[in-house]
Amino acid sequence: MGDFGRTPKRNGNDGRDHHPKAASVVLAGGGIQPGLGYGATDERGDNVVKDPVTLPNLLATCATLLGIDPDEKRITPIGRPISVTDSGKPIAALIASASDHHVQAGGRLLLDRGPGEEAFNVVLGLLTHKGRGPAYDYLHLHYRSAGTLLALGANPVDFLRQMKNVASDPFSGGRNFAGHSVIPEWNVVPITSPIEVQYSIAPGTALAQKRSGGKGITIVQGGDAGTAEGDFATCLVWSSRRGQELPVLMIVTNNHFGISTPFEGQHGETYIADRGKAFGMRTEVIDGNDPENVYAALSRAMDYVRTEKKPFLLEAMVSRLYGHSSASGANYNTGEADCLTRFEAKLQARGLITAEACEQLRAKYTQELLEASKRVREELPPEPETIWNHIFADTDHVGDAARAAAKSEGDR
Ligand SMILES: Cc1ncc(C[n+]2csc(CCOP(=O)(O)OP(=O)(O)O)c2C)c(N)n1
Ligand SMILES: [Mg+2]
Repeated sequence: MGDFGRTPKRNGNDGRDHHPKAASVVLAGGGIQPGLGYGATDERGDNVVKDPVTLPNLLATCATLLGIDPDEKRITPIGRPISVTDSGKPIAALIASASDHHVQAGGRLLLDRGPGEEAFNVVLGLLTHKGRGPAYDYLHLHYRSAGTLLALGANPVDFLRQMKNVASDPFSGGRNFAGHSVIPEWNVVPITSPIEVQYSIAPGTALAQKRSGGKGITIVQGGDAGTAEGDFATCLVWSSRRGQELPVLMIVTNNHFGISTPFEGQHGETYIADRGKAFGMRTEVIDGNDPENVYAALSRAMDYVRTEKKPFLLEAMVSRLYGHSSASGANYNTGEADCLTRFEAKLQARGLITAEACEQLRAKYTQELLEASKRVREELPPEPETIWNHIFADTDHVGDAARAAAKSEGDR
């Protein structure tokens, strides 16, 4: 990057002169909005015709991303105050927020941490018997499960609220990080930060369902790497005791990675689902990238658990399209099957939707969510007094007791 461009035409010496009127620059990383072209010149590259960016504004954008206030005054060695960026103003469109980044990940239905699992997770949500109490299905989910919750009818903006940690986040009041939701009225048990503990909790709700004799089943889902935890074995043991089997649908969404550790080299077994066989369980391994296939397999498994009141272990092979975190990179992974583009192609081939209509839908929802993301960014963080909210068990009781204890500590 320099402080000017070069003239679009060569001069008489086969060179090109300084051209302060227009230049281009490539920016990447550090919180810059990805995949965006900003500003434009006329056809010849002579003059800027759209969204001009001055150098102070560009520097102010970089300063803001580095956490430096662009208006901050610094004193030169001779005592002259100068602003860091010569009165530059950061360009909002160039700054990605974490939530924008997730929304922009192709405008995907899934807002956070699940791109590549939509075909499975959305169908799971559609097939779940939604309601509160043991007569309905319990969901002990994974942090990639936003698709399931959206299919149940959750508000996508709430996921952005949790991502931005604002007080209006209904799942944790702005305290937990992305993907850790809870919806008590639909039996969605809190998605925990320690992975896999959902598997040792699930037999509890299944036992309650078995005793109450209704049609509700317990659905528990986690990733492949997490199955190394003892909680997974706990679920196998407690769900399958002979004569005391529980209505548990155990699901493993196998994306072949635990953060940056590949599946190969970590597993002696070829399929995780095979472990269920040693416990007398029904098992199945499916392609989780095809929603029709998922619909059929999940319906079969759910019917079995619901009518037989016995456990079933289902392993769905899925893609992980955007890595896990900086540890594994967060760019789109072109090497893996994308269930959405596959499904779109299928629907188009059957004449059920056109490519243009798909594009329009994507553009509409991406735009809607980007606008929501900007609104959410302005919402307030949680107040310190709310620290005791959204904690385990009877929150008022625990909150009051803890507040009283803290107060008497302070009084002393
Ligand atoms: C008990 C526990 N150990 C480690 C971690 C850190 N951790 C978070 S996600 C993850 C990998 C999980 O991989 P997998 O179960 O395959 O799920 P995926 O993200 O691939 O869906 C790990 C090790 C954690 N959150 N909790
Ligand atoms: Mg995994």
